[in-house]
Amino acid sequence: MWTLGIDASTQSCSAVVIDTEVGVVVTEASVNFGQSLPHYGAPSGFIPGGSGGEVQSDPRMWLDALELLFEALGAQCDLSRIAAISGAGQQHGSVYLNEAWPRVLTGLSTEDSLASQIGPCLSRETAPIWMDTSTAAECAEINAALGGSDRVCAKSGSIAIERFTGPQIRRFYKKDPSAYEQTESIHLVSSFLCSVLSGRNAPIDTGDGAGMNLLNINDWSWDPELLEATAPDLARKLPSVADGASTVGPLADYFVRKYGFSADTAITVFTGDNPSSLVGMGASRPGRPVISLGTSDTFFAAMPGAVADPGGCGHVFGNPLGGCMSLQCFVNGSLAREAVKDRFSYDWGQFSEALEATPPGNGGRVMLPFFQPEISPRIDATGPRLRGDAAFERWEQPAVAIRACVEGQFINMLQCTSWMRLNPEVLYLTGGASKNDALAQIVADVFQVKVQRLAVSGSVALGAAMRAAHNRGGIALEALEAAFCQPEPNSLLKPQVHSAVYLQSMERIAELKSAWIDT
Ligand code: XUL
Repeated sequence: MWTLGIDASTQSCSAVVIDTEVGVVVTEASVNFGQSLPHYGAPSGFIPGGSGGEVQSDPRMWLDALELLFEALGAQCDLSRIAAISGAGQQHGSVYLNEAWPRVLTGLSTEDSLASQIGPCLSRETAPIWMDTSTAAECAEINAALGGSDRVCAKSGSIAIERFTGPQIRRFYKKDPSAYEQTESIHLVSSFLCSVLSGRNAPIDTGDGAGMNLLNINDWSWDPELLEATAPDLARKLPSVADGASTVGPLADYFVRKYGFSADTAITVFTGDNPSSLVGMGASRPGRPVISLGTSDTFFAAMPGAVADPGGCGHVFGNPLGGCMSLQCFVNGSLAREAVKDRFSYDWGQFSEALEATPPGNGGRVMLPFFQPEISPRIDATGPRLRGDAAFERWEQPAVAIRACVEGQFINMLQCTSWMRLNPEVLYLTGGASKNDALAQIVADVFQVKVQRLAVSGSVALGAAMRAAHNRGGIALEALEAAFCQPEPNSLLKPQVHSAVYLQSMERIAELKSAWIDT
């Protein structure tokens, strides 16, 4: 069976077609918004220069990109062989539609583009996206209405967060009440594109829906109190909620006629990019958390049960394959590793040598390498903090400082993710820095679990194609993972030291954090 997975991300719209019988990728394509659609004035996928933290994109750009993507794919493979489609969108972004939307959706004509037909259905020209930080006041109002951020977190899986959709909806309602009133449907990027593809008002899945501060993670229904605290008449404007295994319907006639897809191509509900990536990494069953090392580091995992972070730093989303997943972001990732490296004018080779030349546990010398304000835990950093002997604290020992930076990052990560109650059998490591053997070994030693480097690229689109195959073709997840989510050869690392080696460092890191949070 051939299936298609779509990744509607911030800067581009990408796709992968997989053949599940042969276990190969048939083809891939990607449309970069800035390069292919420069007339939208969004070189990085959003309109630059927003005021007061606003970051927005034009939904018509996403529709044009979808058409370019299908044109490109059609030139590369026979689209009529695709049996099922699913997709994922950048999380939290929202699209506002008027009363014309249901009628336009069911009557799309191939004579005209999607953007020109759906454009007039927008009750708000632009969509706020996940980079938007303009809603601090709305977050405070939602927290206050619920009696505190703890209750918002226990209900929705996250405290009220600026980029999350509920606070964004509230801001729109406050700024432009008449446009809000004319809004009949509010979609996420994922459910908007799924609606267009299926020609019907598609549901929001539990994975992406939990990124709104509106969905109750205990019963996966819209929470009346959260809706009430957000904006009036909201229940009527939101689509229904569906679990990630739901089929939305067949592909809309528009795509069958315009691009030559088969009329019985089935659409599996779309999800958010992070839940989709969980599937594409082969990590959607509990026991295999993923650490993704980037500018900031991210930890995400399928969870054995629905618990929210009592510290209010992490997030809980639905797992598209059932149950929940967690996601926690650490701002000071590569950014911090690089800052420590640069402090000694080292290159990455010297950075690795420093890790290899120093012993695990670092003789109890520790660092919290927060160069930027951190969100896990929330600390308004003014620079890193060190604890150890005087020479170390004066930054006179480059190799020890480099080890302290990396150990500090992962000890903090271990401590900050304990609320997830995971019992990992293996940790998957991905992203640029995961290639560094000495760093990967520190992860294995600190977490006391074996570490496997992943070779998967494009995990968001791949996860969507796998979900479509699992849902439509009943193909076992294990078979899909065996074919498409193979770890890098010879990349397994086992813990090499006893956990006691890190006891002192763990205590010191915890002390440093509580002293910092208190000040
Ligand atoms: C997650 C988040 C981003 C977006 C864009 O909460 O804001 O990861 O999903 O990728």
